[in-house]
Amino acid sequence: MNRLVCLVLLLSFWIFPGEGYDPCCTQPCQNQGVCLSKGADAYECDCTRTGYYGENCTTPELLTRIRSTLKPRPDIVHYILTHYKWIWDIINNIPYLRDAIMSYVLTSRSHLIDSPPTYNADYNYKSWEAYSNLSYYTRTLAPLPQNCPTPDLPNAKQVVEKVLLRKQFIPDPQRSSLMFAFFAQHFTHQFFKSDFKKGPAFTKALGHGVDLGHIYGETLERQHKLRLFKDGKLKYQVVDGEVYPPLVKDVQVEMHYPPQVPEEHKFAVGHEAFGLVPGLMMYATIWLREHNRVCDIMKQEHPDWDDERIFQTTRLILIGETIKIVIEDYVQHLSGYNFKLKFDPELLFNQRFQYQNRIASEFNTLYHWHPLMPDSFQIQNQVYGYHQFVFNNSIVTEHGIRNLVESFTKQTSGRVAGGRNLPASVQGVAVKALEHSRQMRYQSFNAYRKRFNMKPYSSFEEMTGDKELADELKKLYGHIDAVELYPGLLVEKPRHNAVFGETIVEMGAPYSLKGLMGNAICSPEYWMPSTFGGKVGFDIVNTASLKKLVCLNINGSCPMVSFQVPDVKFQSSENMNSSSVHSTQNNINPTIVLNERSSEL
Ligand code: ACD
Repeated sequence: MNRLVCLVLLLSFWIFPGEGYDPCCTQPCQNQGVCLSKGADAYECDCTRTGYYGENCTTPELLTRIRSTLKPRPDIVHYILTHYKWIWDIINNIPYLRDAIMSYVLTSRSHLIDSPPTYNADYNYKSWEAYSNLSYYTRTLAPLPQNCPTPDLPNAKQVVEKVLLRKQFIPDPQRSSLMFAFFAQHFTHQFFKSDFKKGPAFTKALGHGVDLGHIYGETLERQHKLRLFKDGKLKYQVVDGEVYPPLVKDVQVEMHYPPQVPEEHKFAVGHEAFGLVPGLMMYATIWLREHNRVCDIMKQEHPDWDDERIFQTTRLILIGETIKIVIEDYVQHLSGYNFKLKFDPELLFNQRFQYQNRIASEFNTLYHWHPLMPDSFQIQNQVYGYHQFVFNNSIVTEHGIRNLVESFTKQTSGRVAGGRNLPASVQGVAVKALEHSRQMRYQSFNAYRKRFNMKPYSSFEEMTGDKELADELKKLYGHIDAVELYPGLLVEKPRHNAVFGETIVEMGAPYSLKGLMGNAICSPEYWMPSTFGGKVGFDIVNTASLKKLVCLNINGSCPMVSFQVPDVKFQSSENMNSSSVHSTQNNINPTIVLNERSSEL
């Protein structure tokens, strides 16, 4: 048995003291070997296709040995991709090379995701139930068996207060804008939609991917209430000559607004929680306008088509636009790569790739990027605190989409990794995230690092790169292998000048690329002009960008629009004069509202 396994076993017994437990509790099988218990004190590791053999799947086969010797570490690959700009400028302009690299990125990342999915929170072994029950999030690492003793974990609230809570706003060195932060929140809530009535392991978003349920509604009934049933369009209202979502009272769909919000500000959109902040309603409005704009184009192209066909084809076009924007604008921005990412489903047509996806619970946990949120929001020359910002759609119509876009583009988000950057207003969401991951019996942060081909951290200082933070974390957890996934992701040392640490990227990229490219529209059966209403629709997908999305849907000239704050002078609103704070009181306590929601939002 090699030294690593001895250490893991020793530690496991230290974390899980006592005897008579399931022998798999100590997680003896390495390198994704599957543990099968045989009575109370014996187990067997199934090393099939792991590339390893031996009692605990620890001895590499020859090919594995060669591969791991040749394979550069993730931090080296990341360094190469984020430096040597002049070389990348050349590569980006050689289609054959760019395609080959992009194809490698897609396959190497998505092969880290089990497809078909395997476990869920209630099944730590393969079962038809876990495979077929779509109401669960899947699990990348099986939950710790119920009959294993759990480590003595620190109080969740204390973890949040000691190592996550913001003392002073830390801007994201990649200069992600609030336009980025609200896009992330808007886009991901189509597939992160926990069904807390059933429990954190369950989801209401049964499409498990990019289906635009947040625009069209998660059920057919909701979709029908939001549709105009004329020319494929969605219902809307006009305020000051501009198109906005319809009112709840007019379409009768359920939205989560507190009672004090006036009826004329209760907008109705696909996702029932998008009245929470104006950034979400801004994107909901833009996509509503885009849908109706594309319907007009489809109607012109196909005057013979009925409402249903225009609606359905437009939805597919918007799904394609979304994936294009997410890969080429959004992931491109957050990757910081000088290599130009490309959305081209054909790159996978000669590869082994499954066109299906199941959202993993760990992906949801990983995407709790609340440190992106600033302390206040500057829109034009007004500053809104959380009190004025939450559930305040009047901000959307008073400033208008153009000004919101420009203001959110100018304001910098907070850095996600590195610890202590979580705004107090959302600390309750963080406590819940931690409690839920315990309820779902997550394996440790280091276990996830191993699962995604990273070396587990051996000390708190190595993990955080910060002595004081490391000491605090050590007081809480005692041993590095006890650190949990969610706090681990948020306290990990950020990469040089980056918003994230290594683990968020190395875990997030596989989930993202598999989820995006595993969409049905990317399959050889769908990916052709006719699916999108012909060349015109296919071109809309293939030329989509954040800028076009915004600029084709507002009157007049194009505002400043970007996921990155364009200039140093716009970087932070934290030093703004408080006398400019907007005076409209909403009488809503954002801390209570945000914390009591017990949701991801
Ligand atoms: C690569 C590409 C660069 C990856 C960089 C960062 C990824 C980190 C976190 C996830 C980021 C974005 C998620 C985007 C889309 C999610 C889509 C899910 C669809 C179900 O190096 O590989």
